[in-house]
Amino acid sequence: MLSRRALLCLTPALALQAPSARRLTTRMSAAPPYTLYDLPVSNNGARVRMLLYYKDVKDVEIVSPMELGGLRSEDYLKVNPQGKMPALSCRDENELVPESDTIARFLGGKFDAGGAFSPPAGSIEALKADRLCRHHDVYLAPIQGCLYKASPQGQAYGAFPTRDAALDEFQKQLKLIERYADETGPYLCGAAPSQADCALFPTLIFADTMLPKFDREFTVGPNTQKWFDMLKSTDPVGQRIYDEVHSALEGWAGKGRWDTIHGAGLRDTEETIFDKIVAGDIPSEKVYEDDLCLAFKDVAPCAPVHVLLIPKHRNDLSQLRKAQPEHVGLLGHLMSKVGAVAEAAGLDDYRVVVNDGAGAGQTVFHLHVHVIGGRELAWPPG
Ligand SMILES: N[C@@H](CCC(=O)N[C@@H](CS)C(=O)NCC(=O)O)C(=O)O
Repeated sequence: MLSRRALLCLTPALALQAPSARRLTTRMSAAPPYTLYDLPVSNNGARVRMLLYYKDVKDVEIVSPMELGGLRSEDYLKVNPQGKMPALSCRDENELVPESDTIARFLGGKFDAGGAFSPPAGSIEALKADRLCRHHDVYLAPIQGCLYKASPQGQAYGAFPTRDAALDEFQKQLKLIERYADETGPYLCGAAPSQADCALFPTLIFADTMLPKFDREFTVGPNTQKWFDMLKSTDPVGQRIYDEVHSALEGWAGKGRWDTIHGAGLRDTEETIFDKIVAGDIPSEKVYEDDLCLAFKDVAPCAPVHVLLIPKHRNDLSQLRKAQPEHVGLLGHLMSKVGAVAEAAGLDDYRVVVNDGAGAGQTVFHLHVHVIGGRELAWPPG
């Protein structure tokens, strides 16, 4: 006879009968009709859990994805091909559902048709909640990794080349919640909790906990702050969600996770002469400047034209060998601006050099790119 786990491997439909040795909820005698794969730290999962807690739903068991071998396991990928939490398995409907928004809407309708969580389409209540959920899903959730990911691969944080740029955008989008937050409250869309509270509150717990670690303020408008404080301190469901997510983040802290993240635990604070130039404390002959980089003439030129191109925020890039995947955006930006720097310096042909280490001629430990020209350049270089 096939084992339960072997059966799970055969077909996604059979994954609907997932066992649940590590249930977060109380074990039930009969298999419940819905299984939510999730962990306490997941803010997207907490969006669904919050809804379930408000409705006191008993028909959904909450199970760790580890039960299926983890997010990247073959079994879990059958449930959610993105390998993300949360995911819902619906036994009776024979459906597997990824995406917190879809799950929350389905369960909101399923367990309370016509209630606060599922106002009729076209009603003002639906419009208000949808507007805030959409703000969360489009402008906050896609870049939330800047709050906690150590070293994202590829394109760092959505469209943003650096963690700093993504954090700036995240802070800006947090403030915009105020535009749609109900003035009287106590919930985001008025007297009763809605999908909007469930979508935004867990993400704001992340923001409130993590932004100070990057020396940034958790700043939201007054109505948003009043709502956040109310959920955190007096609303029983809000308190429960806060404890789950916040304790899990503290657990990460306990394991030293922030010590590996530039700007959170890991800090590069040594001030170099280039930091003083960026701050304007030491004058320089500027050639090019944008939000991320500055180019200025070298005071000890090795050719008629010798320009240094530096990142304004070094972010631990004291030298090229310190580069991590999270620096890909910044390094790409520097390289893509070399042409503009050379043109501004009046160069036609030029050489681009990065000295890495004292033995290679590096004297300032703040990554810099030399752009050299204005004379015949020999090859190989000396
Ligand atoms: N758009 C998805 C996002 C899901 C998501 O990013 N989940 C995170 C947890 S909040 C996750 O599973 N991260 C683990 C990973 O990416 O390895 C949703 O709303 O469900």
